[in-house]
Amino acid sequence: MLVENTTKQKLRAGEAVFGCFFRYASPTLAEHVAMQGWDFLIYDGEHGSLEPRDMEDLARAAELHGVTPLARVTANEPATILRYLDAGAHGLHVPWVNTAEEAERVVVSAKYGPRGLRGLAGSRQGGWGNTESLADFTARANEETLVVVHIETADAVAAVQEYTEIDGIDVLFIGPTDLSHSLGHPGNPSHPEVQDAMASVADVVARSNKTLGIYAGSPDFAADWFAKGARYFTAGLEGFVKQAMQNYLAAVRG
Ligand code: 3PY
Ligand code: MG
Repeated sequence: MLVENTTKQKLRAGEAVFGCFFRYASPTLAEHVAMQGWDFLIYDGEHGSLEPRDMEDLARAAELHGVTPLARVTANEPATILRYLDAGAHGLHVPWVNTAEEAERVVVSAKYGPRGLRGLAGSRQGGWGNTESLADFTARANEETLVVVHIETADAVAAVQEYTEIDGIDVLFIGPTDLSHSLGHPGNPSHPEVQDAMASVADVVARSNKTLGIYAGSPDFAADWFAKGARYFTAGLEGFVKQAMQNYLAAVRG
């Protein structure tokens, strides 16, 4: 059920927020991860097998622990976005947004009128109409739903100034991995050309009222990007599992 979006509240207050990508259809594991202190979990339909139907229980698992459930959708399509939101996501990551027109389409899909054209029905996100009128829900959903647009291609880097002017986008999120690929250096976000592109995005976003977000798998990378203005940070479950298990095994095998 859509409650106050604490991640969005913290961002409005200028605080940094931290979330973890999660791509397993296990609400039990999601609960365990949610209990570690994350601000939000991003249930990943893009790089994984999660479907909108998985969102219901995954959203419940996060909500139970005061963590904001978000969804990374498979594609920038109104029908897809609608299903993830109606099932319970409190916001969206939309990958591969490459033009201002596509960025505008994200907002139109995610918001009810008058700003957008999100399909309206009594859904799980709205408590099936049990707790408030549909009219009240549409206004509240427009306020609470977090909209995160990925900047992860050369085209998106070129269009980012236009994205900053679109009402309804909250976070402009750098995807270093896809961006490295798009710029001809696949898997090498440290390449100077990728670094330059990311720095130019940071400069543009700093002159706007949008939040800068980035995937930051290590604390050092996150600290570096905090200094560059980012306040919305994500990492991935697998990185933590890998590191903790390898450290353990290296230590016990001595
Ligand atoms: C990327 O690095 O491409 C991402 O999408 C990170 O989430
Ligand atoms: Mg990506």
